[in-house]
Amino acid sequence: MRRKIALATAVAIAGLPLMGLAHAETWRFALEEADGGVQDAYAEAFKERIEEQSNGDITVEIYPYGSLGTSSQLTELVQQDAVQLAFASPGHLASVIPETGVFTLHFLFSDDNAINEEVLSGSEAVGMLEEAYNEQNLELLGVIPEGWMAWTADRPIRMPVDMQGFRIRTMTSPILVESYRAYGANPVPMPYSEVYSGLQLDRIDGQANPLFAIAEMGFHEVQDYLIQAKPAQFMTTLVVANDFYEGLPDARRRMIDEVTGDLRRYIFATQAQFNDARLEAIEESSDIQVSTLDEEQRAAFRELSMPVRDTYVERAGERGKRILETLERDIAAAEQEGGRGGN
Ligand code: 6CS
Repeated sequence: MRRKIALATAVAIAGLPLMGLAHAETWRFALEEADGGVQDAYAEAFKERIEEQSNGDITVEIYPYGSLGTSSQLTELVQQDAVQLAFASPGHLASVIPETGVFTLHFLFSDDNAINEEVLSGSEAVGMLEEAYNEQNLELLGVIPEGWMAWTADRPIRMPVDMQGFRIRTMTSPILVESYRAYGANPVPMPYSEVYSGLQLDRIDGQANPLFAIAEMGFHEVQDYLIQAKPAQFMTTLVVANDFYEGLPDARRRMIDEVTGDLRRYIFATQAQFNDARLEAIEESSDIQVSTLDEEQRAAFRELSMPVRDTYVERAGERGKRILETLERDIAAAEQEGGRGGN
């Protein structure tokens, strides 16, 4: 079931008891994306499994982007238990939890997404990150990649020199802003909902997002070039309030852990299908010029991105440094062993 409720109403109804239904509960699940995107696919699969496994005692209501607020506001709603689950993308959340900004660093993860899947499911770095989330009354339920970042632009971009003075919209975390400043661009942080009009009204020259999101938001309609640069996977995190999670009976907590564990493989495969299909749709429905950076071009961006890791450590402190070093070590080890191959 999908509902659209105003922010104030969401906060108000959170306090209402579900009278007469001893075991029945409704969990509200807020998305940072519209219907039909990767987060929606995840939420639908989560809803189906939770409702089935709880024999209908739990109803999951999905709130797509636009119904409750910006990404940062969704996180606040979770912290207040007005919404029980939400996606909280590090590109925004790192403003509050700098350690999670590690997922926005460019050229950190492997070019082989199967290796990233392996690392994310086993790295101690994720455990360290959980502590940082807990300190903000959040429980980290999963780190979910949504596809390779591509740039859309009003000009061709092949090398860093093409980014000089380029007004690129970024998500709102200062760490992510630094990634584009390092290329010589003029980053303009803004919420997702303002990007289309920002492009249309010429407040920005381009933006970065995975292919499915570019199609979903129609950015290709107001841009001339689409550059498959792959500086990073777009990663999101799934959160619940710590108070809510710890207050659940053990069986329900286990149910959440099992379902989110099961969905890890599903969403890796699903995001890849979504991104492939939406690129075809973009090419069929517009005359945007699609290009792919070659290895030499990517190497030029990679080199400029390296000092941003120091900026991350300055902001994320000692724990952030350990998270980064652990990921670097685990990614290198997994690459050495060789991944299964996949996008
Ligand atoms: O660019 C953004 O702000 C958004 N992009 C995606 C693909 N998901 C959510 C995020 O807020």
